[in-house]
Amino acid sequence: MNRREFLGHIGFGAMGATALAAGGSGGRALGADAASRDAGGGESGAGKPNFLVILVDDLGWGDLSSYGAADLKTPHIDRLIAQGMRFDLAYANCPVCSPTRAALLTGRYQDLVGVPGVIRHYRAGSWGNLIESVPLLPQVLKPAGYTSALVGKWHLGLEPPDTPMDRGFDHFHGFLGDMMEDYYTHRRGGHNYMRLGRQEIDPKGHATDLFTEWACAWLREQKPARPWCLYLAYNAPHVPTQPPPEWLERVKAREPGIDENRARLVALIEHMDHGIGQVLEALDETALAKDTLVVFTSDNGGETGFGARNGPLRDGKGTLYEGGIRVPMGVRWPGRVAPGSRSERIVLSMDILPTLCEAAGVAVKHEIDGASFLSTLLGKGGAAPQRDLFWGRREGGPFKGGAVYAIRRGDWKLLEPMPGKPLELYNLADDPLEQKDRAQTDRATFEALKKALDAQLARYAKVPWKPEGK
Ligand SMILES: [Ca+2]
Repeated sequence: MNRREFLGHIGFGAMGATALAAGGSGGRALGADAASRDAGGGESGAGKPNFLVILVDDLGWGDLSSYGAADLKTPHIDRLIAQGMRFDLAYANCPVCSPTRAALLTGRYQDLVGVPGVIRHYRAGSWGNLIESVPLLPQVLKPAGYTSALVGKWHLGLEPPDTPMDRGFDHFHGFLGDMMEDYYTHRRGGHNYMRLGRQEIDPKGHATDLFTEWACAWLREQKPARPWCLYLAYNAPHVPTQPPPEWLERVKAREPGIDENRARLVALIEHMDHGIGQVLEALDETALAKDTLVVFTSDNGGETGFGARNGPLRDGKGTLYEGGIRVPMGVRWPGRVAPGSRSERIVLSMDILPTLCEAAGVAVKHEIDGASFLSTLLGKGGAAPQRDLFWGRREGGPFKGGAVYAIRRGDWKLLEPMPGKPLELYNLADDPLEQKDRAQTDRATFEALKKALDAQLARYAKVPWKPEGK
């Protein structure tokens, strides 16, 4: 499959492909009036836009109706994406949870903030420790008058000073851990990590319904006079694939012959989509929607062993092949981002923080790695930054505490499939599905990328990540 066939597969029509070939970074431009308004001049009382960042857990690149899934229905997420700009080359910073969340909330490569791998509730299985001095999104927005909330999954530490309330969130209603072993009891390894602020709570209900309800309640409390940022992080559709029974029955009745694993996952995704629809409805009710920039994306690719699909992309969650790191993403901002627009600009989770800050007119004064893509959103075009991009993951088990890394420069991607295994080189323009390893045939490119990757790893090596004590 070459690039043109690939674009055809993912639904780029002839016009889209031509526009991309001509310009690359931007979607269709808005009218001159809208595009020329200053960024940050929103219409809320405080003159700043509100932000709703919806991060879902392990949703594969192919697991939305709008991304080609034929056996599931995600009308609310599809509509949200269609109301703004869709990004076809959006990537999570990491193929697993904690590092991507660290990158999203800090605007930095996860290894540079102490989170190269998943944080777990026991030290031997923990591969990260978020550096205390690094400012998080709510801390960066606070001087501009923002109030911030996290509803849902945190996964960046279980004890102070690593909990949401220590890191700038004014409101936290969700859970601290990496996952739940049951969507109804919410426990992990016998622990209850559900919190309201700092207080342990033990609510009843399916986690997706709880997070939906809590997000809606918080939105209804917000007033136009104060800008806000809601980070809504569902744990769906992460395993266990445990949808409410009636949602599973509905999927089985509609999709005769569907595999049991797939049916469970489809139902879990559809139930989450329904929740997102309710949140967007609550936003509309508050009359704040027009002043609100909404981001939708996933923290890593889908887990194929549990029925997830990543379109035609190679492999899935946990790997550095495209299926592990490419994610669906859309951004809606009424009156600013053209509905139905689409971009092939490469964006990573870490680019969201600088984008929101620029939209809010907030200067980021400390060092970050992410780059704002606001100009692309506003249809102002301009070239995307020429930059090497890096991904990585540290882990135990078969990784034995080692890490794998990848670098992308232009269309070339060099990756280490497992610690200690030979590096593989792919040209994603000719070979988007990573079928033809060119490590032996394109030695000059291989060496250049290897050198750049080694330099980045030398930066990472200076940053501690091991949790202390215990
Ligand atoms: Ca995840």
